[in-house]
Amino acid sequence: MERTLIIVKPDAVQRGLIGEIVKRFEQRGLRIIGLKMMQVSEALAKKHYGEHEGKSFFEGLVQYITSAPVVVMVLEGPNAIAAARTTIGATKPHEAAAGTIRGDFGMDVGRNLVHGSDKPESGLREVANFFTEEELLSWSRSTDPWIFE
Ligand code: D4T
Repeated sequence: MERTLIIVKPDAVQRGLIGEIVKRFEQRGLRIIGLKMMQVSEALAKKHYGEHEGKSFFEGLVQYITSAPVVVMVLEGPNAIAAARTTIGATKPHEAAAGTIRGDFGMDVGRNLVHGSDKPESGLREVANFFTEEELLSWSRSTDPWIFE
C-alpha cells in the first residue's frame, strides 16, 4: 500500500473547494487515513519544498502555502501516488487535462490548488513532516474488496 500526502492549498480553501477536492479522491477509491486543517509555518513550508530552494519561484511558493489555512490529508491505496497525481492533473493548470482538479479549477502554476506526493519516498517523508503516527488511522472499508482486487 502506498501513501501520499495531499495538501488542499490556500487558494482552494479560500474558494470553497475543500469538499469538491476531497470528493474526487474519495470517489476514485483512495482511502483517507488522516485529515486536518492547519496553517503551515514558514519552517514547515521550507522543509516541504526543500528541493526547490534556490529556484526563482521558491520564495513565492513559500509565501503562497503559508498565506492562509490549508487542509492536509493522507491517502492510502495500491499505486496511491500515481492515482492521486492523475486526479490532480499537470503542474501548470493551463496544461492540465479537463476532468482533473487543476484542469477544472485552475489557471496559474502559482495557484494550482492541490499538492500530491510525486514518488513513494516523498510520500513517506512528506507524511512524516505533516502528521504524527497517532494521527493516522489503520482501517479498512467494507467497500475495499469492490475497489481493490
Ligand atoms: P506540488 O509539489 O505543489 O504538488 O506541485 P507539482 O508536484 O505538480 O510540481 P513541482 O513539484 O514541480 O512544483 C512544486 C510547486 O512549485 C510551483 N511552481 C513550479 C511554480 O510556481 N513555478 C514553476 O515554474 C514550477 C515548475 C508549483 C508547484
